[in-house]
Amino acid sequence: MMEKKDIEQLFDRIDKFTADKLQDVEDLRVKLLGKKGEITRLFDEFRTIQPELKREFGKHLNELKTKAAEKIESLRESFADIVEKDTLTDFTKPGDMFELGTRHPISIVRAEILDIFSRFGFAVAEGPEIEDDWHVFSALNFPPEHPARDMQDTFFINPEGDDPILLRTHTSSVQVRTMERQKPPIRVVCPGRVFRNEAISARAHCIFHQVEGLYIDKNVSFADLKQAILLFVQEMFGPQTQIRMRPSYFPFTEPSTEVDISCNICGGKGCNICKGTGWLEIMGAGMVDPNVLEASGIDSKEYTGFAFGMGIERIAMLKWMVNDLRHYFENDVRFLREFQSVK
Ligand code: 2NM
Repeated sequence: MMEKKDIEQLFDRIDKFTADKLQDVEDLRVKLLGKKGEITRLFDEFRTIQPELKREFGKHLNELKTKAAEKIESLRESFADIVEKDTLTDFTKPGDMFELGTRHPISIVRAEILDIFSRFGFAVAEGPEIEDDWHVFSALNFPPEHPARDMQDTFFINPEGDDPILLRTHTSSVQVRTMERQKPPIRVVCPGRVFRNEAISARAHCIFHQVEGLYIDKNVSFADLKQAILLFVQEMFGPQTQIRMRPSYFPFTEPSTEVDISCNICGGKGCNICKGTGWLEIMGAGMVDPNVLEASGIDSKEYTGFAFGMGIERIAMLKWMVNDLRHYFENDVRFLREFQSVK
């Protein structure tokens, strides 16, 4: 028969109960409130006690049951954090999200340029960043005293040596290596990092990226150059894009030209991006100088060629209106995340 002290003892045990782990809480619940639990049994017995005792026992029993339920609930809550972290125990929980990286804007534009030229039938060639004087200057018709050969402009690795080793200042060196190795017809585009000894600012950097192109075959003409560039810029900047060529000078081409595209921002009317001119400079180009062909073992009486070169940073700046070149080199994730949605 149930006695008052049974109930009081249970109150006391519940008060003193501590749990080391969640399973201890569940064990307590089963032991007290389960089908055969001690409190459940007391409720069963309650039906058989004398009617005059029912009121008092009933009150105590209900209090006991509430106290047990509250204790179990509060113990469960104290383990809630741990349950949360213990994902292994809940296989139905969704997986953790992971952050997607982004392609660097320079990589995006390089891939786009190479893709366009590969559709024109150009192969991609790469070469060393550390070069010798021959492949960067001499084979490209730079005279011995040309200012680009100066330490002011070029990073030398051994300025004192007889055969200077230096960081390439353009990827034309890769095209020289291609011409030395391969007979025409040659159609290559050469992407890569280049190095110039310049003070870093919003508009200049000592490291930047170029894509240069070269096409050599019989009867390649300036008309071919114009058409290839026009097709390229219309693929890159849209079919309404026009080109303009201004005479220029490079040691490796004759004639040489700077190529401008019509400003897509103002539609040629003049804005602060094109500085009111309606035109944006995007590349240099020209017909490969016969001296350059001959230096690499190509017969300039049989073959002619055109070449061009562009800065990837400059194209990317126009494409996304980036106003400071330094963004490309700092890897600030707030800048890089801006390109998350770009293929
Ligand atoms: C440019 C502009 C004009 C060029 C020339 C050559 C080579 F190797 F055939 F001589 N490669 N790239 C070239 C021509 C590059 O960059 C502004």
